[in-house]
Amino acid sequence: MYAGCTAFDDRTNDAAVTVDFSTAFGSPKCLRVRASQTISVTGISGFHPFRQSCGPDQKLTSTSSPTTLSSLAVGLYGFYCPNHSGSDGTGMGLAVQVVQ
Ligand SMILES: [Cu+2]
Repeated sequence: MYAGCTAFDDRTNDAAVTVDFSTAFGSPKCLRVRASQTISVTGISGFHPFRQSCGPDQKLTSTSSPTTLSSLAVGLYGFYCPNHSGSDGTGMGLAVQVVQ
């Protein structure tokens, strides 16, 4: 489990998956996507830095905004804002469940 997520927002049929990280206190916080999809993360700033906590592989190549997460592996990725969350994502966190 990451960020307290026990259920996930199903985005597996979305043509484009965009997350405004500055709203990650609320929703969406728990996402389900397919490995073939790309996630664009906006809202990253000095106030809300974007860090990876866990996942099948290291996905963050940039901390600018927007950041694109692509070539995802099946599994669970966890991201968080170090200013507003511990690395477990229970504060300002984002869990991404990747399915085939
Ligand atoms: Cu923050």
